[in-house]
Amino acid sequence: MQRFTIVLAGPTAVGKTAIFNQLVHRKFCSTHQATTRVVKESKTLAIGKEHFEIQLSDIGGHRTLFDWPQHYCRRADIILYVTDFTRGSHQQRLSSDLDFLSHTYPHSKLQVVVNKVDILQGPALNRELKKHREWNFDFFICANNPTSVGVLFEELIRNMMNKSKLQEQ
Ligand SMILES: Nc1nc2c(ncn2[C@@H]2O[C@H](COP(=O)(O)OP(=O)(O)O)[C@@H](O)[C@H]2O)c(=O)[nH]1
Ligand SMILES: [Mg+2]
Repeated sequence: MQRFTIVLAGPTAVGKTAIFNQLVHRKFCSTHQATTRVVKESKTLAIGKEHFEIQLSDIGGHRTLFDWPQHYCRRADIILYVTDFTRGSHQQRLSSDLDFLSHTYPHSKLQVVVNKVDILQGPALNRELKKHREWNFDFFICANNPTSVGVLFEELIRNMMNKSKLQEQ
């Protein structure tokens, strides 16, 4: 079975643990509890007739990514950077975080997830996104919706599979 290692990154309270719990336990909790250690779980996903194992790590939010437990990212196939546009403070560090991650982990695929689109969406969200034109936002999800999180991980795997097919050619 093919296995992918995925690490959740991003500021505190953007919904990393909510994404983790939704994928692994199919649960959503509406209160925020700071994640203080690294939590790792495996989850098997079926796409068509194939099965894939995702090893997902939820790392507590850090004031800056420079004081991160970096070894968790070294072997990550995907770094899933989560942000949300419901609070300005998350955007202030967006560019420096993404710059740091893309330079420090060039071998991991960096994917940016905008969470909480149930709260901020449509023109209001577009206005915020325009302020960060230099970055690609790969996914728009709400972690309180199991389908939204399921589609996210399915797409991540499909993208990885397409990438490896291209490399084989
Ligand atoms: N409305 C809404 N709330 C969310 C969503 N994702 C997370 N939350 C809430 O945001 C808060 C922070 O989530 P949490 O997963 O603990 O953030 P973390 O610090 O990044 O792990 C919690 O109160 C969650 O219930 C979402 O998609 N929509
Ligand atoms: Mg957390």
